[in-house]
Amino acid sequence: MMAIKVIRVQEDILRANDEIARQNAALLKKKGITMINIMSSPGAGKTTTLMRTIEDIGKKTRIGVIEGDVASSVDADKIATRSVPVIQINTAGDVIWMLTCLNMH
Ligand SMILES: Nc1nc2c(ncn2[C@@H]2O[C@H](COP(=O)(O)OP(=O)(O)OP(=O)(O)O)[C@@H](O)[C@H]2O)c(=O)[nH]1
Ligand SMILES: [Mg+2]
Repeated sequence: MMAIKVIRVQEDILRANDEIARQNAALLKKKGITMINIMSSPGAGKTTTLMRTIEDIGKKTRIGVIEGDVASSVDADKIATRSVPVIQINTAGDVIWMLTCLNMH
C-alpha cells in the first residue's frame, strides 16, 4: 500500500486569519467597541434589521456600519441616508457579509 502524504494547504491561511482576528478583537476591546457580524442568505432582512436598529437606538448609541457585498453600494447608500458612518467593501467574489459596530454608552 502506498503511503499517503497529507499537505495541509489551509493551515497557514487560517493561522493568518486568526492573527488578524486577534488584532481586531484587541483594537475593538481597547476602544470599547462592540462589533456585531450580521450574515445571512441574500434577501433575509439584514439591511431592514440595520435600518430599524438605527431608527430605534441610533440616537443614544453611536453606530457605524461596514457593508460587504460582491458589487455595488446600494445598501451602504441606504444606510447613509440615516446619517451614520458607513463604509462599503466590495469583495468581488462569493462572500457577502455585513458588520455593524455598536459603541454602547
Ligand atoms: N415580511 C417581511 N419582509 C421583510 C422582513 N424583513 C425584511 N423584509 C423584506 O425582505 C426584502 C429583503 O430585505 P433586505 O433587508 O433588503 O434583505 P438583505 O438581507 O439586506 O438583502 P441582501 O443585502 O440583498 O442580502 C425587502 O423587501 C424587505 O422589505 C420581515 O421581517 N418580514
Ligand atoms: Mg442588504
